[in-house]
Formats: sequence, structure tokens, C-alpha cells
Amino acid sequence: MILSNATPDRRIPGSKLLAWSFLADAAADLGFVAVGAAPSGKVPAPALAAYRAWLDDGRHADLGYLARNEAARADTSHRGILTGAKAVISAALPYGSGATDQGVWGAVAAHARSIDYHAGMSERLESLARRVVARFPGARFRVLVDAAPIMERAWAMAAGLGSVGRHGGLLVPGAGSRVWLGEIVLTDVPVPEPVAPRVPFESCGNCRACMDACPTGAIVASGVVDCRACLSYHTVENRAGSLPEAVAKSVRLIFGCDACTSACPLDAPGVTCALPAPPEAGPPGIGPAELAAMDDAAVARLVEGTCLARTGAAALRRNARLAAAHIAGSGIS
Ligand code: B12
Ligand code: SF4
Ligand code: SF4
Repeated sequence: MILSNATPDRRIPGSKLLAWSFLADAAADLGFVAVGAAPSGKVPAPALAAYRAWLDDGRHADLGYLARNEAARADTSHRGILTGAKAVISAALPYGSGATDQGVWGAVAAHARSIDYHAGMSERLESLARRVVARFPGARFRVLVDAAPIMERAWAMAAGLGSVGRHGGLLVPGAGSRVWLGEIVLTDVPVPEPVAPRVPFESCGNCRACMDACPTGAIVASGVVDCRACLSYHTVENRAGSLPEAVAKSVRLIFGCDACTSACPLDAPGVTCALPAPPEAGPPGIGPAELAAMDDAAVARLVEGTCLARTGAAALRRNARLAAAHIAGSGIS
């Protein structure tokens, strides 16, 4: 078990209050590799400033939702998140190389080679939240995984889970960045002690491997990813019939991109995926070329219950055609 907070007494960061010291064990039981708690309220100012600069530069492409709900995103005690919140628990669940690489899943980014993490992780966080409420009866909570206006990496840093790397991902000491993040925001609990502010990129030293490995130059500065150039953005979020030429020629996976996270020397080997494989394995031997030829219903059956379902059959076929063309061109079979 790797816990970023594996101090001798196993107290979690931000838990000088003994009231919170049970949390590390409870989270480890549920498969999390790191957990911490921070006082609810305003997002640390440097993180918010970095976020606003990113939006001002248009780096969110057409992800308009990232520019909405500004007040809630800046403050977890705002009514848009949870009025009266006192604490934010941040937790990291490992995905490693994903739950399977069979068939078409071998051509999908590691974070999506399992059941949909939004559902899978929310379930685990609900279980953790129930244990917290058993300690602090009367507490109300809200579980968040990706879907609400919350800066998950900034809260993970504030809760002491680790520090962001130059690829923008939160690096958990001993586990690396192949972790999903999620939060439990709570009312009526003791306010955790703040942890010392973490410095972004502090684990990176002189390394720039992720920036060098990015096929499209999308990491434009330390921790700054421009969606307009990012393969993950285009293969997951962009539903257009065709992709910009500079991006299209670099598509290798039918969903997401692992080039920057795979290049990271802090990515710990042997970290296994905490969630089960997708419900549908698909016919044996199926790859991008076969997926590109499937009709909507067959694609929908194959990706049901996974993160790929939201992207839709047409965009997945477009990605699969590009990935298959690369495989054919490079002689990979
Ligand atoms: C939009 C989004 C994307 C976009 C943009 C990515 C990006 N780098 O911003 C796209 C579609 C490209 C994307 C891709 C991926 N994503 Co994404 N994505 C998100 C989402 C919904 C919002 C991120 C966001 O607001 N970005 C804007 C930046 C500016 O803000 P930020 O993320 O808060 O991070 C910055 C600040 O917090 C800052 N910071 C904090 N403190 C301080 C202090 C100072 C002084 C400074 C300067 C900065 C700073 O550091 C961070 C990096 O700069 C989050 C979920 C969420 N709600 O947070 C998931 C999330 C970030 N994605 C995730 C994943 C897994 C991925 C992929 C690895 C998937 C894949 N394999 O294809 C890739 C990785 C690409 C990459 N290199 O970032 C995970 C990351 C887990 C982790 N370990 O960090 C998240 C947290 C989802 C989850 N719940 O697990 N994603
Ligand atoms: S996900 Fe791929 S395209 Fe996006 S920043 Fe990382 S390496 Fe570059
Ligand atoms: S590859 Fe190097 S620079 Fe990039 S996040 Fe990992 S350690 Fe940091």
C-alpha cells in the first residue's frame, strides 16, 4: 500500500487534529493511494491565477463550461458546491496501465480502460464519506469527480497529496500521476489544519521528458496544456467530422493520449488499476480498423459503461480511422 501520507503514525496531511486521523486507514481500505483534507473555502490564489490566465489565453478551446460558474469554482463553500462546507477531502485512486489491454482497449488511453471512473470512483468516495459521517454525525457531504466546477488538482495540492508536474498532472509520491482525483466536501466537521503550501513542479527537478514527448507541442510551458493542440482534447471532446491536420497525423489511440504521462520517470511501475475492466470485451482481435467499420449500435454496445460512451460513435470512428491509418502506415499489425 502506497500512501503519500505514510508518516509513522499514519496521520493524513492536514490532520494534526486527531479527529481526522482515521481517514488514511479508511481510504486505504477502499483502494485509494493518497488522501488528505483541507479547510473548505477559497482556492489558493496562485492556482486560481494560473487557471484564469489559462482561460484568458483561450487554452480551453471550446470547453465553454470551464469558463462558467466562476464563483463556485473559486470557493468550495459557495452554494454552487456546498453552502457551509468546512472541509474538502481529496483522494487519489490509481489507474496505472488500466484494467485491460485486450482488443480495442489496447488502443485506448490508460485512464479509460476500465468502467467509467466517474461512476466507479464516486461509489468509493460515497463509502468513504459514510465512514466520515459515522465519525461526525450530522455532517452533510457532496461527492465530486470531475463533473462539478472544482479545481481538482489545486485541491489535491492543498490537501497535501502531492504536487503537479510539468505535464500538468498531480504526482503522488511513490505512485506517480496515473491516478484519478475526486473530492468529498463536508459540512459540520472539524476544520482540518492547513498543510504547508506545495510548490508546483517541485518533484520534476531539471526533467522535461513529458514536454519533449508530447507529439504536438501542447505543453506550452511548465504545467500549461493548450487544448487546441492536445490529442486528448481532440480525441475525447472534439466531435467535428475531421481534426486539424497537425493533430490528426499524431493520433495513435482512439480515445485520449498517454504520451506525456508515459514519459514520466516518476510514474511508478506495478501500480494496478483499482476499477474493473469494461463490461464488454468485444470480439477477440478487434482493433481500431474494426471499430472504424462498426455501426452506431455496435460501437455503443462496446463502450457502454465506460468513459468512451460520452464521446459518441461518430467521433470514435473518426479517431479509429486515424489510429488505423497510422498502424497500417508503420507496418504495425
Ligand atoms: C479540462 C480537463 C482536461 C483538458 C485540459 C487539461 C489540462 N491540463 O488542463 C484535456 C481534455 C486536454 C485533458 C486531458 C487529460 N486529462 Co483531464 N481534466 C480536465 C478537467 C475537467 C479540468 C482541468 C482544468 O481545469 N484545467 C485548467 C488548468 C489550468 O487548471 P488545473 O487543472 O486546476 O491545474 C492547474 C492548477 O491547479 C495549477 N496549480 C495549482 N497550484 C498552483 C500554484 C501555482 C503557483 C501555479 C503556477 C499553478 C498551480 O497546476 C495545474 C497545472 O497547471 C479535470 C477535472 C477537474 N475538474 O479538475 C480533468 C483531469 C485534470 N484530467 C485528468 C486526466 C487523467 C487527463 C489525461 C491524463 C487523460 C488522457 N490520458 O488522455 C489527460 C492529460 C493531459 C494533460 N497533460 O493535462 C485527471 C488528472 C489526474 C491527475 N493525476 O492530475 C483529472 C483531474 C480528472 C480526474 N478527476 O481524475 N483534461
Ligand atoms: S495528452 Fe498527449 S497531446 Fe496532450 S499534452 Fe499530453 S502528450 Fe501532449
Ligand atoms: S516527465 Fe519529468 S518534467 Fe514531466 S512531470 Fe514527470 S518528472 Fe516532471
